[in-house]
Amino acid sequence: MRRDFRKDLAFRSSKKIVIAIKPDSPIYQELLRKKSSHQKSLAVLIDPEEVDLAATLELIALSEAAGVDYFFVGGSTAHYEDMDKVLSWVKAHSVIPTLIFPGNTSQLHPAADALLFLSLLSGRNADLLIGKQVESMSFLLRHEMEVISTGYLLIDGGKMTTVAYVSNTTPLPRDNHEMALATAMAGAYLGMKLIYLEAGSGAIHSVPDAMIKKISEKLHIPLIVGGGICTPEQAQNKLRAGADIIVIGNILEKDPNRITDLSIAVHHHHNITV
Ligand code: 1GP
Repeated sequence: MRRDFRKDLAFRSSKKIVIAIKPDSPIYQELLRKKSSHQKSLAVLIDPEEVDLAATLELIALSEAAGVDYFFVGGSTAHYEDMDKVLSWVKAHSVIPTLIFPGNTSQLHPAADALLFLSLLSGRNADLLIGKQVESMSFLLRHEMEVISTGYLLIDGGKMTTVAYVSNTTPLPRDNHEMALATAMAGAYLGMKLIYLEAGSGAIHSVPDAMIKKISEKLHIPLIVGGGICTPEQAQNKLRAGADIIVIGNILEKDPNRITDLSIAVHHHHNITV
């Protein structure tokens, strides 16, 4: 059921608004602590659309056992009911912090621990730079939730991915590291707290290691990298290039058991020879 955001805002603007945004930010503080001690993290992406209970419960249990750091829940086209279902399964079976990775405002849900408040900096679609964020305030002003401002950069992953299609934006060219650096740094200068380099789910090519290195050398906020990462070696190379958090989705839908080796690779990336 969709809410009428204009009515909500008009109603609220007639009253004194008590802002419910959490003043503290435990998950972000933890990410900063980890960055300063060179501790890397693994996030498992659960796209809540058309997931089945048995497979999701298996992935949750394997993630718990493997020491996964975060669940990201969200997708390009999922709706509130999908979020409701998956978040209730995650919360009932796991203590892993769960962050919303929203594809649209109908994925906002109070059961999550935090929200990645994305702005698609690589595109020039005003709706995804600021429009959806304004729309989401109707929800955020009434639910206490940690909100983490995140500059989201789509990098060409070798094929048209769902996120490129749905966002109606052109990804940054994968060989233009200067442009990617300028975009990431602009996000940091605008005050964003995280930068997320995204090749798109199921990308043929993940974000180039050299691009990650160039950006991480200048950036002092945590750097998330996802899209098309399938092997422990790929994950380690991205971490060594300077990524702080690796996101894995697609490959685990095919074989959730791969989470074990991926987690070892992320958490012991200094000790393993590639
Ligand atoms: C998260 O979209 C990615 O950034 C996940 O990509 O599904 O290819 O792992 P995969």
